[in-house]
Amino acid sequence: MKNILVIGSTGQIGSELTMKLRREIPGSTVVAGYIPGAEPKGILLESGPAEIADVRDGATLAGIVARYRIDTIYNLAALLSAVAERKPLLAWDIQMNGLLNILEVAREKGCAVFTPSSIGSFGPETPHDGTPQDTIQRPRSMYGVTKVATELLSDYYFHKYGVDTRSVRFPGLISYVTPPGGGTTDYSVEMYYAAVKGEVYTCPIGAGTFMDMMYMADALRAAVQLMEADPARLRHRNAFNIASMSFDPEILAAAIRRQIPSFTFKYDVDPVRQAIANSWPDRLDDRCAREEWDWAPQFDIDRMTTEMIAGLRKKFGIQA
Ligand code: AKB
Repeated sequence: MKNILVIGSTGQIGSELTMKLRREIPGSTVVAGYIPGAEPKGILLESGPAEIADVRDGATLAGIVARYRIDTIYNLAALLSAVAERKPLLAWDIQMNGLLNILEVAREKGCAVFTPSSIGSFGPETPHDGTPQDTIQRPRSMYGVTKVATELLSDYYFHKYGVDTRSVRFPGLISYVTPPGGGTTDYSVEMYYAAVKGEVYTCPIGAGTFMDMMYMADALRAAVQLMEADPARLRHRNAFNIASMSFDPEILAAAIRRQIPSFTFKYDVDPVRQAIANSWPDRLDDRCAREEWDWAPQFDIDRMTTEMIAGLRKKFGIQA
């Protein structure tokens, strides 16, 4: 992994992954791919090359891959679950037609490809507690449908053409750097923002709704560690369950109150997001990732909460 294209480099995951790769992979060129309207700024723009890379434009992708001799593509272009329900055709176009363009370029130019899957790839019939690596995947959301299809198509390109595709099923990702947009798990990030700003938070997900969540530092490490893993050890590829914590809004609020005792919140449940959340697992079993590429999370809810609060206070210039 030396010459890397990150597609979706200005998004929630991409903005931090691009910088991590630039910092941590010596001698690498990491191209920040973006779409017009989501241009990289600041350190992301100044620290390396940036190119317009719309997944729906295969010819442009092929040009970038050839020009920079790209060997690894992180494909982070996606509409998240709630917004994909509002725009299902656009979600399909980006997530599926876009993926096909990337896999075709990868097949022709010999690139490895990471395209994240999600806890959203599971559905109501999936066992919800200790969700196994290999189990029923019959999601009811468009986001979930595209994520299952992403897993299958990525495996297809590996088995048929030998394209080195690898992936994880990300939980809800929590970070203070770039906010997520339009996900079902976003309430967790929003709760931290409200707590640090001294606001009362209105939670769209009901009490008792458990979902897997993960601090961004663990998620980024997982992606890079999997792409660097010894292929001989991988019995699975697309995509590995990974997990670090599972909570409902009450548990998260209690963790925040341990550090900001004045924090308060109320509920105004959004039926669309609640229905999606109800269909997702409560807690994944990630033993295959642990066995096949030594996955191990480093952040629990309290360590994450300490970092989130410190990071947001710094971002907004708020004193403790
Ligand atoms: C979402 O909520 O849509 C995402 C996800 C879990 O994939 N954060």
